[in-house]
This record gives sequence, C-alpha cells and structure tokens, in this order.
Amino acid sequence: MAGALTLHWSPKSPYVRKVMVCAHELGLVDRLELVRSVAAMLKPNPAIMAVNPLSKIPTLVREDGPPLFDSVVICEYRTSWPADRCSPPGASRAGRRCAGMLSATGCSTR
Ligand SMILES: N[C@@H](CCC(=O)N[C@@H](CS)C(=O)NCC(=O)O)C(=O)O
Repeated sequence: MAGALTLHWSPKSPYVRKVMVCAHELGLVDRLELVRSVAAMLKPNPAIMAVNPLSKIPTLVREDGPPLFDSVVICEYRTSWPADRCSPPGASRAGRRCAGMLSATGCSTR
C-alpha cells in the first residue's frame, strides 16, 4: 500500500475539484489528507512553494515519492493506483509524470 498522501486543496479551485472527482470515482478519497491552501498569483504561498515552484494547487505531496503538481499529472498518477497495488509503476508512467510537470513549468524541451 502506498504511503501517506497530502493534497494542497481548496473548494474554490476547478483543478482541485477535477482531482477530487478522480479520487471519488476510484474510491480512493479516504487516503487523501486535504490541506486547505490559498494559492494566489500575486502572493506566493511558502508552504506550497516548498513542494511546488509554481505555488499552485492542486499539489500532491507523497510520502514515498516526489511531490506532483498539475491536475492532469495528479489524475494520471491516481488512475495508475489500482495497477500499483499489484506492481510498481513502470518507467514510462513516471516519465509521463515528469514530462507533464516540466510542461507545466514551461521547461519542456518538446
Ligand atoms: N494547469 C494547472 C492549473 C492550476 C491552477 O492554475 N490553479 C490555480 C487555482 S484554481 C492556482 O493555483 N493559482 C495560483 C497561481 O496561479 O499563482 C492544473 O491543471 O493543475
């Protein structure tokens, strides 16, 4: 079973709500610790910045891996969970997560 998961969260964010829909649909919402976090373009949040240089929500903090950000990346990670119960995620999945986060920061080379 994967380690603890903390989601920087706000009910106002449509991107957070998308991640929550994924979590509910997969029956995995009970595994999330939700931390109410304010993300505002003009006022970076140090608690989020510590794990996500973009200071955006949603940001998922994992006990057993680096933090993930961008709702598409987090949903892709979550949808891999049922398979993760049987075997560790493959390199191609990890590569897609990495590419998604690089793309979100504008650092993608593609
Ligand atoms: N592409 C990101 C967008 C996330 C996003 O823009 N979240 C907003 C809240 S709805 C935010 O954190 N804004 C703070 C900022 O832009 O500095 C995703 O899909 O997660």
